[in-house]
Amino acid sequence: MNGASPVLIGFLVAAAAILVVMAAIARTTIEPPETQAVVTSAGYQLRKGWLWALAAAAVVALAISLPSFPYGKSATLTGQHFTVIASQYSFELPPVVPAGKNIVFDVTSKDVNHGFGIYDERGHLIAQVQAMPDYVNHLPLRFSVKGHYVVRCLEYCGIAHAAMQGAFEVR
Ligand SMILES: [Cu+2]
Repeated sequence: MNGASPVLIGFLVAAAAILVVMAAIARTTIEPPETQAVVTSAGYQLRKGWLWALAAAAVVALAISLPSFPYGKSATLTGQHFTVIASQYSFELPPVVPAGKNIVFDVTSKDVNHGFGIYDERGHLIAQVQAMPDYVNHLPLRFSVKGHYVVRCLEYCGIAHAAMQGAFEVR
């Protein structure tokens, strides 16, 4: 044995702290209880204080965050457009898209709903949009990292959905 482990020391410190708190709570029960009126009035005061504090915090949080709320604003669709057509069970993709430029994927489907999910070389999902029949979804993007990007279907579309993949290069 070469001394007590940090886990044991941590446990003993926490146990001692809990004992101190328990003893302090037990001491308060020695005094006769406060009357209901006193307790209720203090409780209502506390509750009112919390309500106003939370309301103020909510107003501040909304004022800070609402201006950058993305919904209701249309993204700018400037830049080179690339057509993406999904179908059971493959993607028609541009082989190469440019890095460092604004581009727009115009995504549609030949048959059923699919997902168009773009994964970078680390396997992170960086963007996705639905591929829908008779409808074109525009996905504006700007690739800052060159490389090989994999596309996976993100919506169950049939028996071979799990194998539905594509790829393109960013150069
Ligand atoms: Cu699918």
